[in-house]
Amino acid sequence: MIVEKIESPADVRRLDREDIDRLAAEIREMLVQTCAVNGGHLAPNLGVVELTLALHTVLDLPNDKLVWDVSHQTYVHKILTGRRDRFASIRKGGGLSGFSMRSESPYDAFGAGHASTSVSAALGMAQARDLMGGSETVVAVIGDGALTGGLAYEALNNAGASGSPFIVVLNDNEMSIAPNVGSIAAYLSVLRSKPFAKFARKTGKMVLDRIPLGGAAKKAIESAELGAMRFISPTEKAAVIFEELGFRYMGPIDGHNYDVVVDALRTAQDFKHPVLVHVRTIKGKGYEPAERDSRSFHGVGANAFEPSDGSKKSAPAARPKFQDVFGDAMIAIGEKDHRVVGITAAMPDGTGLSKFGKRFPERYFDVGIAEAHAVCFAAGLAASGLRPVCAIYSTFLQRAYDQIVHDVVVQELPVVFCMDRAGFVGDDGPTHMGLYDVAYLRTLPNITLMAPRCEAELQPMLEHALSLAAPAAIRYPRGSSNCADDMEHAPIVQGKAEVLRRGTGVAVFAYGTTCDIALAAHALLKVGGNTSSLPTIVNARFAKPLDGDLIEELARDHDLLITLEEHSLDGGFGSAVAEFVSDNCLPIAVERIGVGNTLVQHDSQDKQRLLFGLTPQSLAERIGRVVGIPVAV
Ligand SMILES: Cc1ncc(C[n+]2csc(CCOP(=O)(O)OP(=O)(O)O)c2C)c(N)n1
Repeated sequence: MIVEKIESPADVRRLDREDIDRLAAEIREMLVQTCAVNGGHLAPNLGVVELTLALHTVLDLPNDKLVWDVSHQTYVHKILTGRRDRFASIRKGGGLSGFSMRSESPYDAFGAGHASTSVSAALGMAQARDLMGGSETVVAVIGDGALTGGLAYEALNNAGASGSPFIVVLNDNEMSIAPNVGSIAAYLSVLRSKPFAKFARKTGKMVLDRIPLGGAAKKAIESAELGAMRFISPTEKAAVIFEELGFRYMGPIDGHNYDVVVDALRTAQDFKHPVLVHVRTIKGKGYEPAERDSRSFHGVGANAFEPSDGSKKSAPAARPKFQDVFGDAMIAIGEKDHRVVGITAAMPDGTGLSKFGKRFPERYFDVGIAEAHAVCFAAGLAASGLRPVCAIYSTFLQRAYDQIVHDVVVQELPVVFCMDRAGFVGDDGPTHMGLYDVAYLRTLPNITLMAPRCEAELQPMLEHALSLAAPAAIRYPRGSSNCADDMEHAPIVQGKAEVLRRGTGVAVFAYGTTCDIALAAHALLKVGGNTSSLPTIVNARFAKPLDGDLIEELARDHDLLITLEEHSLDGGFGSAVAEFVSDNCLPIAVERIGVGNTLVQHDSQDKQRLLFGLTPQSLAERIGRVVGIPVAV
């Protein structure tokens, strides 16, 4: 096996040409076999095998800097940079991260997980190099999906004007997770339709077979530096937008042709300006099931498909996921209220909104990886009388914070935010944890914050949110709840919690699906025979407005209030309760259980919950200690 001889990029550079192709095949096999077991971003990685090999051939890593956008496509890079032995541990607790991480390897120049940051980071590195008198090459690799994010344009705008030499490789596979959207995507398809360009350096003087002429290129022809270049296709119809932005554009080139990519990168390295190399790749390349269906092979779950033929393993009959319940709720509500519209930022499947899109295509908007735009756009829709629902994961909504404040809250517009993946997200790691939304939202005036304790509460909460004349946000976790309880659900009333069990001594105020933990702890204590001192269990439902009346009532006849949340303790739901208790001088101690002020690394959701005491056993033991009764676990 050639791959076993590769410990660093220097080993790639030493390979004979024919061994490169064998290495590519071996890497693809590793990717398929490992993702079949561990899950992960299979199709994006299959699509960048030759591109990564070419980058490792041309660049002097880690002295040169290679920045991957999103960095979900860095598995090949990891295999080639001394992490092959640990590759089987990817996305497992204590194993390799599924993303680029500065703490994991000196070859990971920049960490990521969220999209559209690479050009900014690479430009920063290029300018730092210029200031410090360095000579390293800096490269950003960005997908056409990530190029729909506004941050990428801010960076291109800045980079073109700065003139600092660095290379942006645009990895264009026509796909975001779902098919890419927007006019830039349509524009790229025009560039893509041009014949492949070839670049070859000859005896000290560059010869470019083809560079379409844009304004900047025209100017460059006069310059001594580019005087030796030969431009063809002067009849090029599409002006090259990147040229107009101050980049030299090279492409499109075949991203699966290693030699061509190597030549293009070497040529790009010689420029004294920012260069954009447009590379065409096929998402899922080399594994037919993923080529055929790159959307579902973009990210696969652990043990979710059979590697020999790509067939999906049928999952055991599980509860419906929150994302599916949300999709159904949107359709049910949309049938009744024609003002309801749904917005996703490139996550139609993950949020469950694609169902609504199929039912009401004209009321469904996929705006690309553009969360800030999604929120301001929703504010515009709301200002014109529609009832927009923004379905954006908790972690990605962080990017739209000023739009939430400035465009929604300040203007008192009734936009509803449905935040999936709120809480622990498991194997994606710290970039994706949904642990901050209560903290970043609850300081905002007149916003309502809710969390359903189980799937059945989601639709009533969404209906309630849409009945308000002000902004509202609903958070719910990845996957499903463990809600075993078949009690009736009290109707949702603004700012009112629901008492699930009446008890004494300790009152547990649980937010969202942590009610499962509280009810299970209650059952454990009951089994222990403590019927006289069982705790009160409250389904908080609202983090804002809090049910102050109930907190005051509980403070009168309980000794301890325990708050539970799958969220950062700092600024979270428990902090809101503690502030209320303090502000109103209530005579009750508050203990908060949630996530400490630390980065949560990738692992299973269950292990993450265990780590922070968010388990029935841990809670029952805690309550048992307070009421003086040990719990058998
Ligand atoms: C800010 C943000 N929003 C959403 C996502 C979810 N996401 C991860 S990868 C991806 C698609 C990226 O497409 P592209 O850049 O073309 O890379 P490809 O997977 O096609 O190689 C999306 C939407 C994200 N990572 N960051």
